[in-house]
Amino acid sequence: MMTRLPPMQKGMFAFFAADPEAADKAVFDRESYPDRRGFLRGAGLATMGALLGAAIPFHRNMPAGLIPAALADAELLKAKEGLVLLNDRPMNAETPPHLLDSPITTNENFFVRNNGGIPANTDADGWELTIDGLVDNPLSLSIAYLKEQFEVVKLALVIECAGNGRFFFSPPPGGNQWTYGGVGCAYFTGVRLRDVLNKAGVKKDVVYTANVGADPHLSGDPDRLPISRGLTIEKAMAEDVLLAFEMNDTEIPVLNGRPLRLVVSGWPGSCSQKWLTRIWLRDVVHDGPKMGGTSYRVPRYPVAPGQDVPPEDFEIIERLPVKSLITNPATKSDVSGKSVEVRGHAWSGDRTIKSVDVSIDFGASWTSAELAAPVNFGAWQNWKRTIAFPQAGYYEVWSRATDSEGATQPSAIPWNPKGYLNNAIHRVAVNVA
Ligand SMILES: Nc1nc2c(c(=O)[nH]1)N[C@H]1C(S)=C(S)[C@@H](COP(=O)(O)O)O[C@H]1N2
Ligand SMILES: [Mo]
Repeated sequence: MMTRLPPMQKGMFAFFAADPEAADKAVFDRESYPDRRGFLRGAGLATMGALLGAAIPFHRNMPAGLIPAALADAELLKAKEGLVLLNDRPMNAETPPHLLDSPITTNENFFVRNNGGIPANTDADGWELTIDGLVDNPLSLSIAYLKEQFEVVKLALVIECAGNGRFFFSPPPGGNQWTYGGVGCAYFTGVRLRDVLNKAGVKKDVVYTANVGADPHLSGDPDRLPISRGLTIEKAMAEDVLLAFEMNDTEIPVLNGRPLRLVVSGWPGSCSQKWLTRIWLRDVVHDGPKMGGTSYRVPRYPVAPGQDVPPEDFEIIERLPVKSLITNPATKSDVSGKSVEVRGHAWSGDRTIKSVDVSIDFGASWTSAELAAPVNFGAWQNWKRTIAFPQAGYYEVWSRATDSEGATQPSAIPWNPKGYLNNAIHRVAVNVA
């Protein structure tokens, strides 16, 4: 069960990694127990316990600043040091917006969303991808074969979790409390899913794919899958849907799906199956784990906050809505001087962005940002605008994107049971000295 943690505690892993002393002081409360350095008590103890999912019987012996091994999860998380841990089992971590400032997200800063465990073996050698179900010729392919037999393409593609922004819904929906950082845009190198499906020969009654990965279910039961979602066959055949074996010109990090993953830009991140082993073509909408109930589905009509909605009134989320993110300045930062370059990205599923506007007066007036074209379809678009502040004080910088169909970001979005699709205007607080 997820525990709702206040933002500082939520970021404890990053907090410890960045500033062990400050974290130590805040969490271990050395002031009250000066001679018991590292004595975990009160809220600090409760928080640590919540993150670990259990009480810590020997907490009195824990050295100050120690990151419990369960949280550190050795090398894997070390490679993701700047991220904020939302849950360690399954491991979920988001990127603070200011670490998304570069036009392309680095592997180190790319968020992690797992529904189950991490496969023990992620070697490219010996990896096998099966294409079966309603095809003329079922295929079993090595990664080397994919590279040899199909055109290899490199595209910058956005992956965003459909639950990004869930933290801001009230009443709070269950699940990982993503704020802004369940999104990234990296270069992925791979082959087009459609080329591989065409080679297998898609039978005419196929309506959906069923995507399967190698990650184990947390129960340890080998017959259960943590997640198996699918794509409409139309989306599966889109030009920018990749079977990727590289991320930013190097191996995909283990946590992001090494050695092979799907990348489906513009649709819920859950469509981008990691550690991909099988694509099964079906003549029905796929009914694997996380395809039904409230998973990645929203009510067909607006509902009141907290309202119960019968399962038959939900529909599967397809494209994600228009959205923008401010990556500079960082929120709660101090600005000295009279102006600052406001920068960020904007994206809209299956569409492009037409304009981005920025406001510093709570939306009373907007000025347009300089907007770059996407490096390719499926990439986010970078934007910037130097903003001058009329006088010292507290400001909020807001950004609002409008897409090629004229859809624009709302100031707040209606509640839904799982807190999906939050594309409200991004607001960043700054103090101008
Ligand atoms: N095999 C597998 N693939 C998966 C998941 C998973 O738990 N297992 N999580 C999905 C979800 S919900 C998201 S948002 C993206 C996140 O990709 P990332 O962890 O590389 O950022 O992976 C998707 N692919
Ligand atoms: Mo997700």
